[in-house]
Parts: sequence; structure tokens; C-alpha cells
Amino acid sequence: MSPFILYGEPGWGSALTEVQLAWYGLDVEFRATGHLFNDLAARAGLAEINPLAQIPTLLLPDGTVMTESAAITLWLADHTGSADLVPGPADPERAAFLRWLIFIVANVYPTYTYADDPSRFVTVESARTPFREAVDAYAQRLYGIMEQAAVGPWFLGERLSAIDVYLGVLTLWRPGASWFARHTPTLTAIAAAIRAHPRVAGVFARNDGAEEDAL
Ligand SMILES: N[C@@H](CCC(=O)N[C@@H](CS)C(=O)NCC(=O)O)C(=O)O
Repeated sequence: MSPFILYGEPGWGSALTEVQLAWYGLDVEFRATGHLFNDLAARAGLAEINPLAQIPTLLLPDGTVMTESAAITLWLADHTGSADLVPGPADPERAAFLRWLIFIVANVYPTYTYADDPSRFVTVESARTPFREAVDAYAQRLYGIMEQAAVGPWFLGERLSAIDVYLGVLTLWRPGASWFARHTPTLTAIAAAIRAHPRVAGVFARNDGAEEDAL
């Protein structure tokens, strides 16, 4: 029996956690939820564990339910005692790490929450497309800010971190690979490097191409 159970879908946000579990060599059972927007039964099933019906949802070895990818990121670093992906309190990159981790989950990730299925938030049908376009444009502005902040060769500089894992996954999504390549070359290079990293390349291969750009 695997000590961790990860609810997810290939290419979705669960990949953030799946990559980190693989990085640390932690054994996990992956349970596919089904398409959370198209399949009501999939939503209802996951909602029994996570009332928001979002992925990643992770069951810890003691049965505790963990949600929120950033919280899981910090918890896994504590659990493993490793500073590989999360700079420790005395690390000079700690402040930048925390800033950009929270920037991603507080600013970038919600643009997908609101624009993936605008009908959940916009009752007037004719307003949904312009709403989605506005939210997607805001996301592009956020990625532009991250592009300016990226140091290279990894986001924080010489040191790889979980921010790079996020970039490897987020750049699989809207606005799509060609937009990222044209407008955010540094983020694109970081994403390519983490996806090719021998420690996690297999997990990225399982998740790459699975998520429709169109979501
Ligand atoms: N704040 C959450 C966001 C998770 C999230 O939005 N995941 C998406 C998949 S990429 C999801 O489950 N969407 C379904 C929904 O919003 O109903 C986190 O950081 O883990």
C-alpha cells in the first residue's frame, strides 16, 4: 500500500505534487478523478474529500487531507527534511522563494479558477467570452512580471526550487506553448529544463500533452 494517495488528472495541477513526490522519492498511489468540469460524478466524488473539488488533493500517510499546492509544497519539504525544492529559513533565496510561490497561487492560479469555466461566475452568457479574455490577458501580464523577475538558469538563479516545478506545469496550460516561447523565453527555458531533469522527466512525460490547451 502506498503511504500517499494523490487525486489528480494527467496534466492538471496534481502534476505539481506528483513531480515533487517523485523528486523526493516518495511512493504514491495516483487516483484519477476524471474531468472535473465535464463530469459531475467526478466532481461529486472528489468533493467528498475536498469540498472545493480541486486537484491536487493529497492524502497523507496518516489519512490527513491536504489541499492547496503551495501548502503541500511546504509540507513535503518539512516531511522530508530536504531543502532541495524549498530554500530553508537561513537560505538567502528564502524570501524570494516565498514571494513567488505565493504570487503564483494567489495571483496566477486563480486566473484558471475563474476563466477555465466562466459560466460558474458570470451568469450573463454573452459576457463570458469577454470575461475569459480579460482574465487571460491579466494572466499574461502576471507571466510578464514573472519573466522580468526570473534570474536564470532557474527562476531563483543557480538554485533549482519548487518555483521551477510550477513553471514546468503552468506552461503546459493557457496561453499555450507558442505564446510562452514568444513572450516569456526565460520562463520557457526554465520549464524545458525542469521537464528534462532526469529526476522528474518521467513524471513530466506522463503529464505533458494531457491537458487540453482549450480548458
Ligand atoms: N489553490 C489550489 C488551486 C487548485 C486548482 O484550481 N486546480 C484545478 C486543476 S489545475 C482544479 O482542480 N480545478 C477545478 C475547479 O476549479 O473546480 C492549489 O494551489 O492547489
